[in-house]
Amino acid sequence: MHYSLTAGAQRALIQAERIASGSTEMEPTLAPLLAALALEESRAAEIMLAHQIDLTLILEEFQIQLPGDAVAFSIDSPEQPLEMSQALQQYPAFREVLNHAMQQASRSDVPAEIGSEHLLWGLLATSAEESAWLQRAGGLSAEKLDDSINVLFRQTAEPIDVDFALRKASATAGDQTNTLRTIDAAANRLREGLRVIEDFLRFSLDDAHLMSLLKTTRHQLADALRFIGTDALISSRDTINDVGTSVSTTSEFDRSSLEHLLQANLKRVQEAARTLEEFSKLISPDAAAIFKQMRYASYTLEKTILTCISSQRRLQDSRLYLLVSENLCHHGAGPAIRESLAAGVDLVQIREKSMTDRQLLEHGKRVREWTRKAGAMLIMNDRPDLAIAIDADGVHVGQEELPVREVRQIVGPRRLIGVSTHNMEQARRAVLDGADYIGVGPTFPTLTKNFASHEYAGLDFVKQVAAEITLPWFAIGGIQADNLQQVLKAGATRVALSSVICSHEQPGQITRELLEQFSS
Ligand code: 3NM
Repeated sequence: MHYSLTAGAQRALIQAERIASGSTEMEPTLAPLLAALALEESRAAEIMLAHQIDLTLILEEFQIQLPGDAVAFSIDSPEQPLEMSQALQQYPAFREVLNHAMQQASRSDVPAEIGSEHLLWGLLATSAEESAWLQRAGGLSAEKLDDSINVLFRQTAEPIDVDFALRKASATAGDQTNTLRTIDAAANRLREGLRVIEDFLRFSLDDAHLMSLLKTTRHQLADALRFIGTDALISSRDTINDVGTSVSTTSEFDRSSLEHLLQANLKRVQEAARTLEEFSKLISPDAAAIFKQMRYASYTLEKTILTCISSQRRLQDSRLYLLVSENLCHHGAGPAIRESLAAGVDLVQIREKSMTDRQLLEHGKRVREWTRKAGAMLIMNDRPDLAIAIDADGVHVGQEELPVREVRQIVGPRRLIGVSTHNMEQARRAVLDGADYIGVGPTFPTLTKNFASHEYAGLDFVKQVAAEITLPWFAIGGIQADNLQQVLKAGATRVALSSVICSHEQPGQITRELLEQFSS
């Protein structure tokens, strides 16, 4: 993958070279880079400031003299993105920092951009002296920095590169007041939109995980408005003369369903965030950067909530999900599948690890026919290409297989994507990645799939997911007729199982016995 540096990161490197060259006695350390990161209006500076570390403190601690005055020292944004390979050649003194920065950036799903915050991370990873000082002076450790870098949704937060040039435009007092009024009105719209979404999440979806994300968004709004100045916003408020308050369009009253209402409010939040982002560029690039993140976060939230609703609908009545492997079946996969379908299995997964592609294709087509006749869904394990070839309803992937985003590109929006998860972090991640359902396990020891003994997530994991996540999920792993009650008591409403049905002499009979337990 090609990496390039954001304008902010490039400016920091240029500044760092200038600072280092201006000070002849200085040992070749990384302190000039630290000072340069604080000097620039960058994400790194913002993070350091949040830890009470500013430029003056750095200059004092590391005995750095800035050459020239601060104004002469400011530089314009470079016009071209700087490729990582060029940066490594151009700034050999920061080679190690750059390499660490690249590693950190590669952990994000936002492709290929290295920002000032990644440089700061690289600096922390490279230099023991500066890193120990950052920890002492402001409690800024690698872990804390990690958290700040991934403030909200790692996969959608765009690299922040606000157009700083706009800040230089001189504004009249009238312009300033109008800008503040616009920001104030948009902030209120955003707040109101968030409130409606929050109420929906609380009362309709009852999803603790998504609620916590929304809370983060509300805190971000407060942070951003602090950069603008809350007092200034209130004093610019002029509701009586605001023509917007008396204009209402018919669409505002056209809320045919809860979902429509939700979507309208998500759009409202996105539009308000865009207005906030644009207008705050005139007042505070820091605020603009946060609004931009909020806008992207709200796209993720929208996708996640809507996926959750549609998935709940599609999997509404599903209780039993059967994973079939030929080699587990007593009388072969065919009878196990047909008999259990007749007894009421809702989903069948083809999970074959040793068939050739040709065999899988033929087998898949047969299972497709049986499941279709029974009105059940068919899921293909691991293989999005074969899922399409046999027209399966979806595909299931584990933690080591293709990520949801790539699978989605192959199978399109309609087919279900399931993800195996073994802890809360993976479960939350899968929800945000856009999975349609998740597997939650292993609930009990199982011989069907290899797990180390410490990997048994157990009933506690089932309980945690039940408390937090409303995307449909299936408890899985070692579930049998004699422990199913424990799983249901832990909060599961759907289970996935393999050997208990496949290896049974009478797959239909055991399926009926298991299903009966759901209603007892
Ligand atoms: N995945 P049985 S447990 C395929 O925890 C699989 O993700 C698991 O088979 C997970 O019902 C498992 O025979 C095995 O234990 C399920």
